[in-house]
Amino acid sequence: MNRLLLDALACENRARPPIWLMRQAGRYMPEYRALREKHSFSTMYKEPELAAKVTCLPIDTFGFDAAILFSDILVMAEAFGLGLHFEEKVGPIIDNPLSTEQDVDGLVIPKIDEKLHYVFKAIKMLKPQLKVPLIGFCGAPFTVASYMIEGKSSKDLKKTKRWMLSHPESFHRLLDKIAVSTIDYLKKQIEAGVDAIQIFDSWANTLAFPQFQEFSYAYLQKIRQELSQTNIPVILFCRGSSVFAEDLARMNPSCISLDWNCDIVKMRNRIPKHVALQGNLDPDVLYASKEILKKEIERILKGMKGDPAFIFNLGHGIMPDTPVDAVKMLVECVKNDER
Ligand code: 1CP
Repeated sequence: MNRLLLDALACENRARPPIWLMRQAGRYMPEYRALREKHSFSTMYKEPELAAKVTCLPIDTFGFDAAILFSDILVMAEAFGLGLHFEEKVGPIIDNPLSTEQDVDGLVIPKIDEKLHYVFKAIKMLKPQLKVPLIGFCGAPFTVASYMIEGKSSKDLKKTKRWMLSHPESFHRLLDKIAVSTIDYLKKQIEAGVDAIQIFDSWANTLAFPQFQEFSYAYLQKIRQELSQTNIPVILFCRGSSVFAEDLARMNPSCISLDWNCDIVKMRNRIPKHVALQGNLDPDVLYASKEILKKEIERILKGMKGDPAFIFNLGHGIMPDTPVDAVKMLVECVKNDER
């Protein structure tokens, strides 16, 4: 078993840094696109054999040091009975988004075992096949709530923020319901065998600092506390981490995944040493020339050299039109890094 990721999460990696990428199993891979010609995205994550196969694709092709389960954060909205489908070139659509306070009060905490059984089956199937750690994941309550309200991708989360600011009590009731079932969901992923958990707060960047405290941090902390009974490492990814990272560190996560806006070396000096850092190459740098790409990768590697608690990743998910050769070069550069 390749333990680089787990060693870095324990802040005691003495070898080169581990590398994996958010959205590493996706449309930039020709093998993925070939499978998508035959199956819809939802078939791919709901059929455990297919989900397991897709999870392994980027490990076999690029040699990443960790696998992330092939699924989506929005399965939680589906578990709550709101309906979910993915439209070509549009993205996720929630069939029955929440629009009134009664909708929130009508939400019943789902039986996760029944609703998301395919996730646990895929994890159990994957574990014996993998020689790298398997990362399980979920969306942060705020990010999941935003999709439940908007019904689809939105850049400004107008409906969500209007609701949050005008009816904070019902917004909190919604966040609480999502947090309760997310805790259940993560505990079951852990029972099924994942080695680490990443929580994605992809829309935290839309929140003002006090709003983040009240509407996101509080629920992340609740999840963090519940998981501390297990010994599972927890990685917090939050778009806006350049602003929120120091605060997130107070929650004692195993690791904070940094967006690309911050200087990771300066951040290292501000975050306690018992919290690992993951990041933070701008995903767009993968479009650059080989020379520039190499220079930007080396800038991060040099800055973090010898750090026992550093994981190489992008500042956010890899884009669907990323050239495969750039990914190959990235992995090579990190693997050739000498301590
Ligand atoms: O083939 C296709 O058309 C589907 C594209 C796709 C893929 C490959 C979607 C739809 N989701 C995924 C997989 C996925 N999503 C993973 C798999 C594991 C991996 O390789 O990393 C993970 C971890 C996610 C998580 C996810 N889904 C997030 C959080 C991460 C992030 O990038 O911020 C979010 C916000 C989603 C919602 C979602 N699902 C799919 C899309 C295109 C989106 C984003 C839509 C938007 O921008 O609002």
